[in-house]
Amino acid sequence: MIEQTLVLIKPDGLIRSLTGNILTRLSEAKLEIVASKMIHVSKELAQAHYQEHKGKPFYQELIQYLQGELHNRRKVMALVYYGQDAIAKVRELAGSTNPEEASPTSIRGSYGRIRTSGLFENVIHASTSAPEAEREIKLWFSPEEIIVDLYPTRLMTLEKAKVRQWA
Ligand code: FUP
Repeated sequence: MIEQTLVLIKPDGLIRSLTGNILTRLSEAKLEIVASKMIHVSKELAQAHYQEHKGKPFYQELIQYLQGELHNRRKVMALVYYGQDAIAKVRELAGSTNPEEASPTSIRGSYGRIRTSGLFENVIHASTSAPEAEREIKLWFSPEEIIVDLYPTRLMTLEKAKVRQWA
């Protein structure tokens, strides 16, 4: 099935200069990158992304982690991969959530670690299912930022909207 999936290179991946290695690993899936950007992660975005974990013991630290507060690197690289069985292929290359249980050849198995607090510092995020991918892609990207039509859109006329342009 042709699918799309969200990948985030988390702040630990960025600060440890793993971006190139991670993208090279992901290129093994022979998928197409149809969107990519660097983004400062607000608390609201981090909380929305990890809403299913609200209330869990590691939740607060997880939000700080995605915001870059644990690594003093307040940004994330977000990408959308598109193609045949994209969700499973990227999850396979990413490896298990727990870096110690992840295959040693996977991205998380190679580069992930467990903090002394117990939080899994696992370098990347990858969507787990088609509904999750849709929710996450819509959270991180607007339709104009993606070069293929993934989901239905609507055209709206915004009055008095302020947009920043090159001076
Ligand atoms: P995944 O889909 O593989 O990212 O895994 P989850 O959605 O279950 O977890 C999201 C993030 O929470 C992980 F990337 C790391 C963190 N986590 C922990 O630190 N400890 C846990 O026991 C579970 C998740």
